[in-house]
Amino acid sequence: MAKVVYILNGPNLNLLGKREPEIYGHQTLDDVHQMCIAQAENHGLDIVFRQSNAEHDLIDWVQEAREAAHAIIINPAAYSHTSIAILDALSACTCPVIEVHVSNIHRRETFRHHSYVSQKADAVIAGCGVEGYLLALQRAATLLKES
Ligand code: CA2
Repeated sequence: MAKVVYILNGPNLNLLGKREPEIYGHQTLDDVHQMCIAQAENHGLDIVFRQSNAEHDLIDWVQEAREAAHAIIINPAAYSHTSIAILDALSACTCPVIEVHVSNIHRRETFRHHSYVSQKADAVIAGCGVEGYLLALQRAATLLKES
């Protein structure tokens, strides 16, 4: 049975590739999903890929992943900088958690420099564009092989 990686995306990431390409690039979230399917296949992993603009969906999905996932990759988007609730949900998970940001949040406005989620994340990838999701999957594969 293939191990399962949940890839969760927060608010406004449905707009990827449709606006602000100078910050977020030209690839859409659908493109990212397809790229992740291919990368996961290379590593013999299954993925569950979701996006929501609602904080409670992300919390529900993290709770679902707590039971169903072997690793979680999450781009909490703006909730990274505000959500103790998502941090608490992730803190209840024992599997590896990898946080991804498309942009380099440390080179942007100061309110983006702090992420609550980073306190729980085993790894943080920022500023690699959408390739960050593929790097996260690669890291998840390494961690899951080690475990
Ligand atoms: O760089 C990232 O991946 C972020 O998580 C993206 C969030 C932002 O609030 C974080 O600080 C960093 C925003 C996602 C919104 O994505 C858009 C894409 C295209 C057009 C408008 C927004």
